[in-house]
Amino acid sequence: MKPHFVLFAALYAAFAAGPVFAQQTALRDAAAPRALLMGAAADSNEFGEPDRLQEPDYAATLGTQYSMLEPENAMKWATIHPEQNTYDFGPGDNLVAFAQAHGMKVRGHNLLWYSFNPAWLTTLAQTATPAQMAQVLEDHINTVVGHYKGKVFAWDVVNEAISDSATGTGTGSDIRDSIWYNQPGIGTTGDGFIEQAFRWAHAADPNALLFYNDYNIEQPGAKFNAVYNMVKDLLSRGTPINGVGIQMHIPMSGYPSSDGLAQVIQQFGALGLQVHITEMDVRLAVDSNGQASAADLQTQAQTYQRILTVCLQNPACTAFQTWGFTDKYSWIPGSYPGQGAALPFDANYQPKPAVAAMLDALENTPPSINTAGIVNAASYKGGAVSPGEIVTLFQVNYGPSALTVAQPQNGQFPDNIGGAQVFFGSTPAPLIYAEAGVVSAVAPFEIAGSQQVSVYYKYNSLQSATVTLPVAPSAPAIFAANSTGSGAGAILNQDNSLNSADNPVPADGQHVIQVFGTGGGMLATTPSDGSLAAPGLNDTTQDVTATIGGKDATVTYHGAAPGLISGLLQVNVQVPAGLAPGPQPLVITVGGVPSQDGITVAVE
Ligand code: 9MR
Repeated sequence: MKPHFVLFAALYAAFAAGPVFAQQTALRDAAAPRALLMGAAADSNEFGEPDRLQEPDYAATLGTQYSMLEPENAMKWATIHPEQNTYDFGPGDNLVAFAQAHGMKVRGHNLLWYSFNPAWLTTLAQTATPAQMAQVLEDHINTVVGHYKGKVFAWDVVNEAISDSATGTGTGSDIRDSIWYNQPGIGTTGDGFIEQAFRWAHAADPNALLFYNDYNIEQPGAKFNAVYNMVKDLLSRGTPINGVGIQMHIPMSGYPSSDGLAQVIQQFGALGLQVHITEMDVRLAVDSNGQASAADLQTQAQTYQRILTVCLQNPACTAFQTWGFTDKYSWIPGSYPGQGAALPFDANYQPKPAVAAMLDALENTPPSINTAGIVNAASYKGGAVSPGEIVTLFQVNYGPSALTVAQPQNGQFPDNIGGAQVFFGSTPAPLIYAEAGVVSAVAPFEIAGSQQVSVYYKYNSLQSATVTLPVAPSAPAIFAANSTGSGAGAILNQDNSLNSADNPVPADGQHVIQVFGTGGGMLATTPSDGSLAAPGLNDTTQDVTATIGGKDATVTYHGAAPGLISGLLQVNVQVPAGLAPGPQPLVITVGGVPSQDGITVAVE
């Protein structure tokens, strides 16, 4: 080939590659380091319509921009259960297959709603007894959740059950009229049908996250109070509910207030619930061609950015989803005449200003940090931190997209993994692993003697707020063999094999086990932070005692674990004679503070 042909070919390739402007980052790629699922509602071939997943631009946009999809209609009663003895899983299965092929999670929607019920069901409800309706609902939930078991990671179990004129109690007349309640309703009092739906869904797929989903709960008010009181009541009775979906169908600006939204997310989070933004769209006035003004598109972009920022500032908010993604398909024009253009991509699948604004929020909102999310790495219990304690920080929602484990260099753990750093005071802590949303660090030994320490997290140049933790001389906990914080301990028998039910230690008063934990506090020789413990013994400065099965057990060594990271506590314990065979509770006490309940050693 002559040189100018080579040049021409290169230029041609460059032009053929696409428009001259830079390719925008995909939303899902910007959301991954935020530990945030970026979702969109989607339809396949419901109601006999052409399958949207076969439309190249629809599929390409959905599959590259989003890490989660939710069937907008495919899993609703009227679609999936059109006749009493007929289920139609086709459209739902198409969406699940698409999600799996594109590495996306699926949010199921929904199992119990006052609306969009098939005719056979509303007819049946006029004459059925509560017990018959309960049976129909249980069968439906069993069948649908069972069909998608392991494929749908979260379900809107109950949708829009609270009345628009709720007073805030979350019971009685705050519950909306529906076939499930008034005509004739299941459960004889209050919200019985709601609670049972959660219990049946949990029975059908114990691993699925279960949500209550509603609109107009985006800021404090009577309807929010009703939902809050209802879910609090459900939780108080052990109902399996993991989160609340806040729909977020909103006008161009002004609602909800950022403070109001932050407050409702924080309040649900304080109940231990996750929050998903489930159905966001921002409707605009449009002309007869469905076009909004350039100014309104900018205001809309600011609203998307503002809501997403509030979500990122509150770690209970774990998913952000829009109700569709292209203005080509949206419920807004049909329900709000004269309005539309509500979604991030236009009807030709081009990104609107909202997309750049969402990327700005994802890339530039500082990571969060939460005192309650900073826990002992062995017990997952929070509270005071001790010098050298290995801690895990959950809810630091900006970090490496994939789990990155430290590789010690020359016997030294790093204080930066892929841009993630944790500071105690001004000292960078050694890190063990980092991943968006969770980082494991070793509290520097320098905090010894302090009453408290300020802690912050940094990812690249963005820094979290600072939280203050009390410092204690010791905060002992024993690692579990399976890292769950309880059950069989991380314990070696005398021959250095892992202690387990299949490999118990004899209880003859002769055998010594090695127990691994953290939170033992200061050592006779203060190690340098992040170092591998030197060969030889280095005792904790505080007294250490142990019990197994409630019996006192002699401690033959308590201190650093030679060759392992400084901060790991090794305690050698002589197993007392006369213990019953099986798992026996093991407690290590350092400086008068006991390790967590629930750790066992297997005894022969
Ligand atoms: O967007 C959905 C539309 O296509 C359906 O016709 C309608 C009835 O099933 O439901 C719409 O989605 C609703 C969602 O399921 C619950 N929250 C309100 C949504 C908009 O009406």
